[in-house]
Amino acid sequence: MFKKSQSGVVQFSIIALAVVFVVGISVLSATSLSRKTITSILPSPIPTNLPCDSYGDVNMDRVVNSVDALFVSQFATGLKTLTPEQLLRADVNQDGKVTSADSDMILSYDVGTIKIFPSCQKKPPCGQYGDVNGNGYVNLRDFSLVLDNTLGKITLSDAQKLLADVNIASGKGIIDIFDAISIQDYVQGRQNSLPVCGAMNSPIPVM
Ligand SMILES: [Ca+2]
Ligand SMILES: [Ca+2]
Ligand SMILES: [Ca+2]
Repeated sequence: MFKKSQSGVVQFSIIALAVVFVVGISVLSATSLSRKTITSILPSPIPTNLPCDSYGDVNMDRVVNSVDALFVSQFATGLKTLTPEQLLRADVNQDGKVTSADSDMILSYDVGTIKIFPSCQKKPPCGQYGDVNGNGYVNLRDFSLVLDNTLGKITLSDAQKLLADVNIASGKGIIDIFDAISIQDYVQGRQNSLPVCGAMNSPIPVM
């Protein structure tokens, strides 16, 4: 009796285990199926690692990764040409040159060793002066805008001119090469502020 009963319990347990196993497999495959279905319905992932001014995204596909680093290292070794916009994006360390140092930094950003580029770290030293494109940072993108305005390639808006007028030695309201140089000096650390900040009593209001 005892033996029979024990064998009955054992048999029941095996059946129960088998049922749990089969149900488990069905749930798992249902889950993976629904996951597959959801993945195929959703659009391709939206890139989220674009820093300010698209720095580092040299191939301009809206994501910063090893392909960008490759573009930069190929440029640095003379294997590739880059457009002015790409060169601007490539100089992530803001030394005014595009070299393997930028390529290394882009790779570090891609793998997460660094979270931010030097190009996206400097805030305006007073008011919003120097942040000509109004993204909250002063970098060589802003310098480039002032330079291009000085060279007649672009025309800054009145609001941008107000933010670009950082060196008033040539006269207030005049945007010239000295403004561009002052922004460059601030970005590259040769000056720790902009001339206008020492010449004013209160920062200009936020626009
Ligand atoms: Ca890219
Ligand atoms: Ca550089
Ligand atoms: Ca800016």
